[in-house]
Amino acid sequence: MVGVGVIASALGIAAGLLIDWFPVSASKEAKSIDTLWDVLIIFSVPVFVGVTTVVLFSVLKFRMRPGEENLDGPPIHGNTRLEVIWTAIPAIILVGLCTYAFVVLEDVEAAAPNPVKVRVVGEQFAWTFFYTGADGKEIKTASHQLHVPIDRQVQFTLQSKDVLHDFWVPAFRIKKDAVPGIDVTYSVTPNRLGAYPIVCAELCGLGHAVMRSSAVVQSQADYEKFLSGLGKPAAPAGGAGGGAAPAEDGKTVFNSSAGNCKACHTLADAGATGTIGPDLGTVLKGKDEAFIKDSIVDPNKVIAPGYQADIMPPDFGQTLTPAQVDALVKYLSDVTKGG
Ligand code: HEC
Ligand SMILES: [Cu+2]
Repeated sequence: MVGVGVIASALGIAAGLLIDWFPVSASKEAKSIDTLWDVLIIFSVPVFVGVTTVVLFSVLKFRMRPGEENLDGPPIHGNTRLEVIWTAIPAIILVGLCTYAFVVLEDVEAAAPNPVKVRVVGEQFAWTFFYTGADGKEIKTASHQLHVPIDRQVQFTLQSKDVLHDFWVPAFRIKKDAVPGIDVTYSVTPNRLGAYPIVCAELCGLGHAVMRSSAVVQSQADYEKFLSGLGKPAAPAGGAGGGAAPAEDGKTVFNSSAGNCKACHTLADAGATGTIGPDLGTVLKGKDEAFIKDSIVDPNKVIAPGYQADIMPPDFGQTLTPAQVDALVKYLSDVTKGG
């Protein structure tokens, strides 16, 4: 029994430590969290394997055999020494691991000077990120893709508009629930440039699987450029004095992370194959621009037959600029006209 337990434990620990289970790490905190995981594997695999082998061994060795149906087992009055040992050892392991985990948690959550503040709002089925400007005030325009500077602590405040969601950036190694009515906070210090997936880790409804976005870790300069771009009001179409606004391309918006229409809709022209919502190439045939615009900014006004309300995010009117909405409308109207 001991032999089987030792071999199985060794295999389990090897599988836990040698296989690279995690995605690339992109935060300062990831290192101590990954080490914590390794230590927990080393302690918990033998406990699991030990208990399982004793149970299996006992089932084999002490099971009831034919003819023994009416026999009683030998009377047992307990064994104080054994009980003290098997209570004390797990207690010591538990207290030790809890202390270690607590120290790691304190370390990971320690506030750093000069943090970046981001408010994260989850809703069925999108993430929206609000940033703080240089004046300390929240910038009105939000984004659906997260931007953070490298090597500065980011303090997130998580909120939810409807049901429980869970904000998770696996590369940062930290995930927390967004709970309606409560501000949940956590901080992380990104330390690797790049874009990393954001997923919702709490089953939140039909569109849960498409509640995805990405976290872009960029240099301080690029981050500031992004923020100043956000703060600017969308230039009025053909407006005087503002200089020419860059023309928005409808197809680009459709496939961008800001719109992310492709996650839910099929549209041949855009190469989109989403199936949560209707195939726009089919349902928009013969519809005018006013209908298309309403469908985007007020999706619950008319529900496409066979589909449900409250799945398409209701706030594209706010999260996209007017120029982006107009470009989308024109694009969708153009590509669905033919035939
Ligand atoms: C989370 C999934 C989701 C996303 C993201 C999404 N939609 Fe939808 N959309 C739906 C669903 C579901 C419907 C059908 C229910 C309804 O009409 O509101 C729909 C309906 C529509 C309709 C109306 C179709 C009709 O015939 O009534 C249009 C137009 C549309 N979406 C365009 C867009 C555009 C443009 C975007 C990107 C800016 C987008 N959608 C993003 C899920 C989504
Ligand atoms: Cu969710």
